[in-house]
Amino acid sequence: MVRAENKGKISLVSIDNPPVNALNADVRQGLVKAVQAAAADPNVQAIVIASSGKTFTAGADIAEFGKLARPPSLPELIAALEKSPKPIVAAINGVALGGGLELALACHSRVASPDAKLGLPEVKLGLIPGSGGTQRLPRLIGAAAALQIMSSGEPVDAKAALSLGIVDAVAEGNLVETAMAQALNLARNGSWPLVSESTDRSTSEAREAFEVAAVEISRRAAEMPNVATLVELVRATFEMSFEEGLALEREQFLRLIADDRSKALRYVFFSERETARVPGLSRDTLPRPINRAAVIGAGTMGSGIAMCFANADIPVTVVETSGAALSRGMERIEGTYDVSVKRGTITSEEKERRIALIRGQVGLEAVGDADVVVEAVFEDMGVKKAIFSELDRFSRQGAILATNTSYLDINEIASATARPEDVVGLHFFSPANVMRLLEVVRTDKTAPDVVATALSLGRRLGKVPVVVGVCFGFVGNRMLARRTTAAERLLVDGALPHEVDAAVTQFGFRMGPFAMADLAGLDIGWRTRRSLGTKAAVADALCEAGRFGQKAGRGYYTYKEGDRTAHRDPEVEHLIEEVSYSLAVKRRTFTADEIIERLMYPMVNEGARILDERIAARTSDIDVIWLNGYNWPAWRGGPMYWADRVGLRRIAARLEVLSEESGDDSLEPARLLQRLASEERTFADLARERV
Ligand code: T1G
Repeated sequence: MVRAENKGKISLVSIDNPPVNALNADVRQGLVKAVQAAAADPNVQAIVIASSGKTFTAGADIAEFGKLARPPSLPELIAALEKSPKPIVAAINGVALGGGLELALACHSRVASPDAKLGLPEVKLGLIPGSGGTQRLPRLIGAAAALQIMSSGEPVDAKAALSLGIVDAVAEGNLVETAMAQALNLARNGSWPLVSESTDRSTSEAREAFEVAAVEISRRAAEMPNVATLVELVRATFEMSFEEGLALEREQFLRLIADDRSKALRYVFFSERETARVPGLSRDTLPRPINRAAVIGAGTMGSGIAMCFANADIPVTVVETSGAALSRGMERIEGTYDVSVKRGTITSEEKERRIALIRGQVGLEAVGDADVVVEAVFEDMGVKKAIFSELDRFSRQGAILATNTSYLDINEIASATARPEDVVGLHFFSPANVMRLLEVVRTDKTAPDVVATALSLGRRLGKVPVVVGVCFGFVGNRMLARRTTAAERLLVDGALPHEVDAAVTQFGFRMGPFAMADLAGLDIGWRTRRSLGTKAAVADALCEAGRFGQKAGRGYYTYKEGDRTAHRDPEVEHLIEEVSYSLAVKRRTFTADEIIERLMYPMVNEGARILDERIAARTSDIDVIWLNGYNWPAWRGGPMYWADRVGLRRIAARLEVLSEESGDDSLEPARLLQRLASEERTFADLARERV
């Protein structure tokens, strides 16, 4: 875990705790022992702490949180480093994150490799830096800059760290040798600075700059109570001694680590990584090489998917049936990149570079050199099967044939080819170049290495890939359909669109279901219902009145030209009342809690069915899908995590009542939900059983 070797007058202490050098108890103990041994060794004049792996350290071991931590604690280790009688230099390669950067801040100098990234991401876990970061970083680089870094949770690169003053040097040559030279310099000087004692950053100008930054950051993070705590702790660097500030930080950290929001965010952190473990797929299954892609269809989804490849430096051919359709697609891509350039997220040079990776061609023969082909055409089984049978002819052997269908049976699509083992679903979420979720739909015949390729390609595209099984709507959309039906029923039973949307945004979603429907367009759902022969009285009535949502200037709400603000419309509310009357429903009012119950319980119920049918391998996969594909509020963990906290007995009982009241059998508690509820178990218990 920690090795120390004397190199001349230097003790080189190396952390070796793969995969990310998390500072678990063994590492903490090893570091304290190594520093104590160096201090006692007369031949040692200075110490360098380095990593033997690809990264310095990813910080505290998150898996230890909530458990009894073995001594020394991270603060105790960090205090021991700062008080060392011999100078210590941190040699930072890869990342220094969280407690890893806090450890480096307690060292007497910091040297980084050019590729290093340094940050304090604790806010993303609902926490604050808990080992001196809130007190040392402001003293090192100034309170305003420190607050920006800690409240964003985003790392800075070595160059920025140098200009900010987080590191003293960036090693162009050998990192450890540069650090050792720095350590010997400090030893020769006979004195070295302690960050905690620095006071030259607490000027009145610095205070003013901090207060300005604090107002903006507090406004932006209004729904993150841990950021408010962070602001108070950084303010304390102007008003308290280092020791007082450290004590306050510790008290607040221990409070937050016990907070439900942080527990949910830590659950999310591990759940997103758990998705890489696919039952029946060995983790050393080799993916197929992907050097070139093709996307069939240059519509909204196809063009977004093509951008995903270009953004990941994978050359991609966009295939359409006509020059006109292709031009529209290429223009859409160019326009989307232009918006990113205007926003400053990419430079115009980067835009040109990415566009150069996208080639447009008419005709399926253009897919011949692609290692993966993603079909993203009209949601029609006949059209898709025709394309897949053609792909057999035009795609090279070994190419992966993927469909972006959002609910069709991919077993049937695969049956149109002679190579069903190469067929997989890659279900992107709109806008494909933005949404992180990728449902990897495994058919009965998808080969293991095709699944492995889809997972590694998904991560390469910056997605969170989750393997799911074939069923109507797979996981996300199958559960969403339940919420959509429930939302429609709420309108008929007495609620109004703005009341439902308000309850859902208050719950933590960015948008409510009706504002979302107006944004996506009501005609899409209308077309699907008509193809399936199903009805949604209010939504159908709106579409029959030409109210297709924002694109038509009116849907559930009305919109002014060029303005996305949703305005209540009495015409819609009258239409809804008419529908209730025509269905002989006596309208009533609903509280926000009742609205949430009516919307989310049926979703959880469908999630239970999905688990029972093994369409999803584990409950956390369902949560990851909703967090990354539908903006479920991360601090609530996901629908199944949330359901465990509501209580499955309560959910089952309420579903019984809702089913009886509505006469809708689909609201009957699912078999698995009923069983867990009666045995007083949770979805988390089930997940532990299924490991
Ligand atoms: N603790 C425990 N396990 C960790 C970990 C951590 N800090 N970081 C990563 N892992 C595991 C992860 O679960 C996965 O496990 C494997 O390492 C590879 O991770 C006191 C309180 C470092 C940029 O928030 O950002 O310090 O699934 O798939 O894509 O103030 O991991 O393989 O079994 O993400 O190369 C603050 C979190 C902690 C950093 C590498 N630190 N980690 O990314 O690999 S709190 C963080 C990351 C703290 C102090 C506070 C990334 C990474 P498995 P990976 P990657």
